[in-house]
Order: sequence, then C-alpha cells, then structure tokens
Amino acid sequence: MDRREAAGPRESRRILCVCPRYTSSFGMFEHAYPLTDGVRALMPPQGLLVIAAALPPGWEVRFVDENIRPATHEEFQWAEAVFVTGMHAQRRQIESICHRAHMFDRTAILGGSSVSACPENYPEFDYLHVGELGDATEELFARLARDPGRPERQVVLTTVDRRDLTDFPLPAYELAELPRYLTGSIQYSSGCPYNCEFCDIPALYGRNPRLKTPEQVTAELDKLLACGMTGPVYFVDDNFIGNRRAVRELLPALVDWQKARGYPFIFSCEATLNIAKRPEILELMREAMFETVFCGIETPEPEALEAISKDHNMMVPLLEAVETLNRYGLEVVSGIILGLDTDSPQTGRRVLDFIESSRIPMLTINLLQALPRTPLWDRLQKEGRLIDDENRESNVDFVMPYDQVLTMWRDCMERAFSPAAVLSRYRHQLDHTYPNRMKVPFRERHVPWRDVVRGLKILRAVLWEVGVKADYRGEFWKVARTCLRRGQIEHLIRIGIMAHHLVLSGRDAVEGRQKASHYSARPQEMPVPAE
Ligand code: B12
Ligand code: SF4
Repeated sequence: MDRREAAGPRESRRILCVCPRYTSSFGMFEHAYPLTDGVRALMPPQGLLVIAAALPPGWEVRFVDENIRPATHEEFQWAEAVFVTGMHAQRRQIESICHRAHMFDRTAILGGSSVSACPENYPEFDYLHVGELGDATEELFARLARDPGRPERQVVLTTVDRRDLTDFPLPAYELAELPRYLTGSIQYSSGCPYNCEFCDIPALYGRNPRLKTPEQVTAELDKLLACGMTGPVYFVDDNFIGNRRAVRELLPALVDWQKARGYPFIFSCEATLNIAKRPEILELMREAMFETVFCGIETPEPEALEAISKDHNMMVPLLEAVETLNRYGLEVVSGIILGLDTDSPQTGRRVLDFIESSRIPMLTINLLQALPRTPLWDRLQKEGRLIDDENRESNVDFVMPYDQVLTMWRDCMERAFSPAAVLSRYRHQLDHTYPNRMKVPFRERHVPWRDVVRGLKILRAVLWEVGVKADYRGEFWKVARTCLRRGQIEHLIRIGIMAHHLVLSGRDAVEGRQKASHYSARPQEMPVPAE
C-alpha cells in the first residue's frame, strides 16, 4: 500500500501550513533585502514543505511564509487544521499563529525543531508533533482524517520510527514563492556524528547521518528548477560531510547534473572544518559549483575547542584549513561563540586577530546560549548555572562577569564589521578565493533573461544605496572599482549586498538594536505582522 494511503480514511482535509516570522537577527540578512527586487526571507522552510508533500492524497494544502506576508483571516477560515513549524528563536511568533488559529476555532498543530526539543513550551497547541517525519506523522494524519476538530486536551505524538530519508517525498516547492527567497533549500542528509557540547542536533536528528540517494537529490533539483528557482541553493544538512563516503557518491551526480543543465545553481552547505583534509571532496565540490561553506569554527582557542568537544576543528590548524578551502574557491562563513567557560579578557582580541588573519568576511558572533537536550544544558543545570530571565542576553551564568562578556561581544561586532575591515576581507576573497572557482563561459550557463534583469536591478540599487548614499562609500569603491575594471559584475553585486548587511548589523549591535544571542526566544521588538 502507498504510504500516503496508510494515513486512514480518504476524507479530504484542508490544511494551512504557516511558517512563522524569524526573529530579527544577524543571520537573516535583513539589511540585504532592500537592495534586492522583493526578497523577503532567507530560504524556504524545508521541513514544512516536506510535510506538505507527505499529506495523504486528495488533501488540499495552502502554504504561507509569514516572513513574506501574514496569513489572512480568509486562509484561517478556509482551513480545517493549521500546521506550524519553527525554532526556539521563533517561539513568540509560533504562539501567535496558534492564537490566530484558535480565534477561528481551527485545530493548531506544531512540529519542527523547537517543539521536538521542548514540547512543554507549547501547552496551547492542540497537537504536538515531536521528532522527524515518521510514525507520529502517520498517526497525526489518521487522527485528522477521522476528525479534524480540536481535541478536548492536547495530544502529543512522538516519532519513534523515523521514515527513511530515501522514502521522503519531493518537497512541495511549488507552494512557495521562490523568487522571494535569497536562496533555495535542499536536504541530502540528517544528523551529525559529532557531539559538540552546545549543539542539540545529535539528540534531535541522531548521530548516524541518514541519507537520500543521489537520484532523489537530483530529482529535487529538477523540481526546484521547474518551479522557477535559479542561483544560490543551500544544503540544509547539519554536516554535509557527516558521511564522507556517501558524499563522494553524491558529488559526481551533482557535477553531471550541473553540467547537463548549464550550471543553474550555486551551492552552499554546512560542514565541519576537517573537510579541509579531503581534497578529493573539495575538488568535486568546486566542479559542482559549491561557492560557500558554513563552518562552526566557534573559537580560535584550542583549549576551548577541547572543552566544548569540538576537537575535530583542530585536525588541521584553523588558518591552514580556511586557506585550503579558499584554494578550492570556497568562501568560508563562520560561527563564533563568546561566553565559553574558558574565555578570558584576552578572548575578544584573539577572536579579532583570527578574523583578521583568516580574512573570513562573514561571521555570526553569538553569545553562548544553552539549548535544551544538549550536554551543555545538562552540565549547567547540575552546576546551577542556567538563568531563566528574558531580559538577559543569554540563559548561561558565564564564568566571566556578564557585563564584561557583553562588552567583549559589542567590541568584536564593532571592529569585525567596521566598513574598512569588512571590505578588506572581501578584497582578499576577490583576489585569493573567487579566482579559484570553476569558470564556465557565460554562453554555456543557464541564466534566464529574468535573472539578468534582476541582476541589473540589484546592481543599480547597490550602486545607488551603497556607492552614492552610504557613509562608507569610500571603502566600498576601493573594491567596487577593481570589480568593474575586471568586469566582475556578479562579485560586485554579491559583495555590495553582503558587505552592506554586515556593516549595518555591526552598527545595530553596537547601538543595542541586535541581540547578542540569536538562539534564545527572548521577546523581540519585531512585531508579528497584522493582516
Ligand atoms: C536551514 C536552517 C536554518 C535556516 C532556515 C530555517 C528554515 N525555516 O528552514 C535559517 C538560516 C533561516 C536558520 C536560522 C536560524 N537557525 Co537554523 N537551522 C537550519 C538547519 C541547518 C536546517 C533546517 C532544515 O531545513 N532541516 C531539514 C528539515 C526537513 O527538518 P525539520 O525542519 O526539523 O523538519 C522535520 C521535522 O521537524 C518535522 N516537521 C517540521 N515542521 C513540521 C510541522 C508540522 C506540522 C509537522 C507535523 C512536522 C514538522 O518534519 C520534517 C521532516 O522530518 C537546522 C538544523 C536541522 N537539522 O534542522 C538549524 C536549526 C533549526 N537552526 C537553529 C538555530 C539555533 C537557528 C538560529 C537561531 C541561528 C542564528 N544564530 O541566528 C536562526 C534562528 C532564526 C531566527 N532568527 O528566527 C537550531 C534550532 C534549535 C531549536 N531546537 O530550535 C537548529 C536545530 C540547528 C542547531 N542546533 O543549532 N536556520
Ligand atoms: S559538528 Fe556541527 S552539527 Fe555536528 S554536533 Fe557539532 S555543532 Fe552540531
């Protein structure tokens, strides 16, 4: 029997899927959006699009991403049940969708990473779906098929038997307004073999990465392309090289797919820094047109890496690893954590020195936040060092004085993202990383006319908003002139919008407009949109 038919009686149901707004934070690239032609969010929510595709046949589904526009009264009225997803950082916005669903007496159902880690945080939802797509999802569909109404008390369904990734449906990309996203999203694997102290991935998604087949991934790419997506596509995998043997099988399929279709996509992914030890993987990534890799470097201090069980970052000296990736045309994006137990008053200076020497342009610098279902949470709880105070920037009672950690964070943000620092790091990438990328002649590339028009509009916005109006335009032109002289318009556009975001985010941090920990669910100034 088809798995989708196993859900129960074939009653047709009307499901409204709603993705909550993100909390305003550095990693959302919000300052970049006004320079684009209508981008409103970073990437489509893969989890909700997979669930939408897994609904039993005949069920009607609508999808709204509230980062793009709010769900309307008419949509809530239309639905029999409202499906919501989300991370801890979106908690208040998740709750708001539940309230609105209940205003119309609609059944509210929550899944995703936040509820999977902390079901107790969401007492108001009618159903909680804990864990990945699996037996809980089938039970949910069967119950809704029998009765879509609100149950008398909350029902919590927990996946014990996860659905094999090879059995995942193609995400329902057709429901999303793809041009409104900065990048597309795709998933190849789930889970990570490491066990970093602060990370909840091993507990939520497992330590043995589960995988899709290369054929499935290329079919998803075909679907993304058919739905009108071109340009950047992000692999949402926790660690792209979690299973190195498998990735060596996937990459040749990606290379062939890209070649056959004229390289419509530019890929990025998240991977551990020890990827630098695998030149054969890096070469294939270059050929498949991977251009950016997010690596959780976390800290340049070796004793700190050891203390947070991230010693795999030390397999290759940090600077050497970054340089190696750059040699394959890969720009590194890095996460940095301040507030670790090993931090000293010198840590901020060391972080800044590392940023300067590695020339990594884009870094998310966060204060440590303890997430539930992590070894860090368990340790701090035992030590009595978890602080539940929404007015603080972190729930961790740091070893160093709180104000000193916060000052160190602000100082790092200010210096790392000063216009001169940001643009000189991009200048380095322009000379030492980008020339190492695959060069495909323009006529051999699949670039729809609409993308050319879009590129020109963004170029105009960059030149006007940054090149003419910004107070740091002098620094911008030092790099922009070189790009123009070399005819590197794509680089000019990318550097223009990203540098703008980094510079403005640094200023937000210094002027207190940005949170120091993007992981918490502290209520945020950003309101939930009214209809
Ligand atoms: C891509 C990604 C992002 C993207 C896009 C997120 C998105 N909406 O797609 C962006 C860049 C926006 C992002 C941002 C952040 N992220 Co993020 N992100 C991820 C990542 C790497 C992949 C997400 C994904 O697509 N997974 C694949 C899908 C298929 O899995 P899934 O979403 O869990 O969905 C499955 C189930 O949960 C379930 N499901 C999901 N939704 C629903 C709904 C219903 C109704 C049902 C029945 C089932 C269901 O079915 C799906 C299939 O199995 C995850 C790690 C991970 N493994 O998930 C981190 C992760 C979700 N992010 C995390 C964090 C901390 C953040 C940030 C705070 C980072 C930062 N420093 O700013 C911000 C927060 C955003 C904000 N400021 O509001 C944490 C969340 C911790 C938590 N438990 O809430 C994670 C788990 C990583 C981690 N441990 O650090 N992130
Ligand atoms: S390597 Fe990354 S995904 Fe894996 S446990 Fe560490 S922080 Fe989490």
